Order: sequence, then structure tokens, then C-alpha cells
Amino acid sequence: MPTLTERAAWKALEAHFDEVGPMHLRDLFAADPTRGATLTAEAAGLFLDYSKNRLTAETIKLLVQLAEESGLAAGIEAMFSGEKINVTEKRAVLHTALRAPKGSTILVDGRNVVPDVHEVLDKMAAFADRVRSGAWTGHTGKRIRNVVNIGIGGSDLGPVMAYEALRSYSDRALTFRYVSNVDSTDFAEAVHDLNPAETLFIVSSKTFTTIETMTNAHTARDWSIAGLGGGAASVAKHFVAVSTNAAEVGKFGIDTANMFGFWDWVGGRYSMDSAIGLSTMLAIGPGGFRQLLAGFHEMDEHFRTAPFAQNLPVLMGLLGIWYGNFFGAATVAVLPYEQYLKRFPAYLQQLTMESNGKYITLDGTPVDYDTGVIYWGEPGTNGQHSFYQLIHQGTRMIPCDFIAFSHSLNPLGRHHDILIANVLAQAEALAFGKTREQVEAGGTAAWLVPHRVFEGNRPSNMIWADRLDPATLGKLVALYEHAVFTQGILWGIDSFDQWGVELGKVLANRIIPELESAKEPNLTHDSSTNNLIRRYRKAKP
Ligand code: G6Q
Repeated sequence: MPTLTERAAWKALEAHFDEVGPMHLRDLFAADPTRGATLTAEAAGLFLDYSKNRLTAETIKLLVQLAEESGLAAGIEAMFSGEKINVTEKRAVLHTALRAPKGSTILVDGRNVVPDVHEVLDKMAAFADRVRSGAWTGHTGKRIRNVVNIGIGGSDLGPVMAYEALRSYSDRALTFRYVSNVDSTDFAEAVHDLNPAETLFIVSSKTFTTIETMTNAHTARDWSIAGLGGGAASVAKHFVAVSTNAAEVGKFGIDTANMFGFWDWVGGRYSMDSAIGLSTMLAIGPGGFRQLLAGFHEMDEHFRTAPFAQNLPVLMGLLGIWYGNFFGAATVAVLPYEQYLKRFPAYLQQLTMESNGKYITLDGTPVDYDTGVIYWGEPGTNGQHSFYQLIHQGTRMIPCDFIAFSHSLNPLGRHHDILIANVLAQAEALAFGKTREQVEAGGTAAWLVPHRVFEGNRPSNMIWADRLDPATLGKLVALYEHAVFTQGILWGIDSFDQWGVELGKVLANRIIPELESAKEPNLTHDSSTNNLIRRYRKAKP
């Protein structure tokens, strides 16, 4: 296959960009009054309006052609059928198996993994029911009121995002906290008002060797044992583990009967629907968790079967390529108009940037095009009163993904109408702006006119659903997972490894003893690092 920039569709897109790039959304909308209805797609209860993007129907045709020339169809099949597409780690990539219905067959090395998935789900459900009903009691016989998930990265961001997103469906008799940072403040603040006798810790770590998580887990164990006045026996009642590493779980003192497993074919940032989601299941119950999985699965099926031009994740992925590679946009803002999705942008940052922040292609050569776009965002309307200024009148193009729902989960007076009016207004203002003529017609003083002109022509997607519920959350996450996958295929990179995280870990492990040794260490770093280490050692109590 020719490299990305050598493909016929890429070359056609370059020529097409010269023509479409300078066009204004005002003119595109004026030329086609049906645009707002036709440049849309709908699947699995998610509606995507992509008409306020700087493109024509021809752009979509060419982008789809590029996807075809890039082998996207074969890539999708390879992922779903369990081929080892994570080539640098020689692993299958099967988060889609986590939400496959009972009775389906997905083979990894000749073994059907679907029954394994459901066995763990059933075990999680039995445990969640016991905790939620009060049948599971702590060391002193009290029921569990607090659940603290200890994990980091993929073992934290998904669970915390899902808990926040689905809080309205959660058991309010239980308190949920999430500890991730090795900064002791995170642990101290999470437990400061909790009673150890009523607190259950879930140590979530695929490897069970991650230094942050293991440090927090040991601190939690000390806190729990000290608070209970018990011994190691209490650990079995107050600690469970989610991991692939039974040996390390056992060494920590957690009964492996209270360990919930998953598999090496689940990447950390794709694991919120595995046992890593145990805290989510405890919060919303096994039924709610199964709805979440059903939502994921519905989007999986859509991605696997829908023609590319109507395929939501494919369209979103291709739009990212269009802006990132042709317009040179470096970032995408994700702007949910739903307070419960406040951690969704942070979750997406890991999903998108850890997956596609790569400059080496699958065959080991550097790319000659940009990859991995920077994702960021905050819920609306808050962002409107801070960083939206730059999106409206700054010098950089920032495509936006607006996310909105027809119904509020807490309807109160006019709030939802006002919220929705704002998301519509922002997308409209970004696209169409305000011309000099319009500003002048409003009687603005001449010197102020330039400041009040909005160029417009700032692109956005509108992703719309009925209401935020567990199934819808699953669909939304799967939508972005598969958009990331689509981009990874086109860019020809391994979206499922994360070697970039390794170097810092190795260096930190080298520095720890240099900070802790009683004897002055022989420092051989650069002069800046050496100096900072000396400064820290001097300040240490
Ligand atoms: C995700 C990454 C990373 C990982 C954490 C936690 O894709 O691999 O964020 O999830 O480093 O790893 P453990 O679950 O092994 O503790």
C-alpha cells in the first residue's frame, strides 16, 4: 500500500482543499439550504450534525475514499476478530469483546473469550449485589458505605468519568472516591472523612506493579488496619483487586477469591467496561452496568457494519484527519453541555492522545504528516465565560465537538432551555460570526468595529442524544474509541501501545533512591537535575 500522502485520495484531497479550504460556512449554507439536514448522520440513538464543518459532500466522498484506500474495512475486521493488531506488544485488541453478548464467539489464540468475559461480569454482579444490599460487611460487621477506587491512568480515568457521568443513577447511600495521584494529598483528602470500618478499597491495576497505585494501596492498607485496630485479617474484608496479575494480588494480601480479572487484550485506556469498571457497577448496579455495555455494543455493531459515509465513528475520525492534516488544526475542543460529563474531556484526552500520539508508523519509519490531535475541553456553559474567546476570535482554528441532550436529568424551571439555547448559539456564532456590516449597522463606534467583528467560519460538530443514561454513555465512549481507531488506521500507527510513558517511569525509579538515601548520592544527571535533587535533599526534614 502506498504511504498515506502517496494515496490517490490524499492527492485528490490536497487539490480539493485548495478549493474548499478558503470557502466560508456562510456561503456554503447559502448555496445549499438543505445542508443543515443533509450533512447529518444518526445511529444507535446518537445524532451527528456535521454540517457546520468546512467541507462539501465531495469532501466526505474523498475522505471515505481515503479510508477505503487505507484499508479501514480490513482493519476493522482485524480488530473485531481478535487479530494481534497491537503489533509492538503482539496483542489482540478486543475491548469490543468486553461488551459482546453472551453466546457470541470471539477467538484469541483458539479460545473463545466471550464466556470468560461473562464469567467475570457475573462474579462482579454477585459481589456488587452483596455490597449494595449490605450482605457484605466489613471487619467489625458494619456494612460498607464508602468505596475508594485506587488506580491511575486507564485504571482511574474511565471509572471516575463514568461515576461522575452516571451519578444520577448511582446508589446515593454509597460514597465513591477515586485516588490516583502518588501525591499523598490525593489519598489524605479522599479518606479524611471516612470511617475505615465502612470503607472498601478497590485496588485497580492491570499489572499490579504501577508505583503510584501500589504506593497508594499500601498506604490505604496501613490506614485501614490502623483504623480498625485489626490485623492483616481485616484486609480480606476491606480490599478487593481488579487485575490480570494474581500472583502480585496474593502477595499484597488480597484473597484472590476477591480478585476480578481481565486480559492482556484489554488496553488500560479501553478498560472501563472490563472489571476495571467494578466501582461503576457498585455505583449503578449490575443492571445499569449491563445497559452501559449494551450501549457500547450497539455502537460497535454500527461501526462494524454501516457504510463509511453514514458511519458515525468513521465520519468523526475522518473529520479529525481533514482538520489535523489539511487545515493544520492542532487541537479539538470537546464541549459537553451536560454537567455530569465534566470528566469526559479528561477521559478523552487519554483515549485520544495516548492512542494516537505516535510519530512512528507500523513499519518503523517516521511519519511525514501530523498525527494525534490534542483534545481538551470543559462543560458548557462554563467554558463560554473563559476560553471560548480564543475559539471565537483567536488566530488558531479549533474544531469543536459540542455534545448536548434533549432532556436534563434534573429538570428545573428554564435551566435546560437556557443551556440548549447556549449550545446552539455557540455553534451558530462560531460558524457564521458577525460581519463588519452587521456590527456597523448596530451603531458601533468606528474605532470599536474591528474588535466586535467575528470572522466566523469556525467549524463544529453537534452530537445530540435524548438523555444521558448508561447506554448512551457507552455509545458516546465507543464513538470516540472507534474514531480514534479510524485515525490510527489512516495514519498507519499502533494506537494501542504507549511506549512514550516508559522513559519517565524508568528515570523516576532511578531518582527515588537518590532522594531517599541517607548518604549523599553520587549524582550523574545533567547539572539542572543534579541541582534540583540537592535542593530537595537539603529541604527534606
Ligand atoms: C493506558 C495506559 C496507562 C495504564 C496505567 C495504569 O492505556 O496503559 O494509563 O492504564 O499506567 O496501569 P495499571 O492498570 O497496570 O496499574
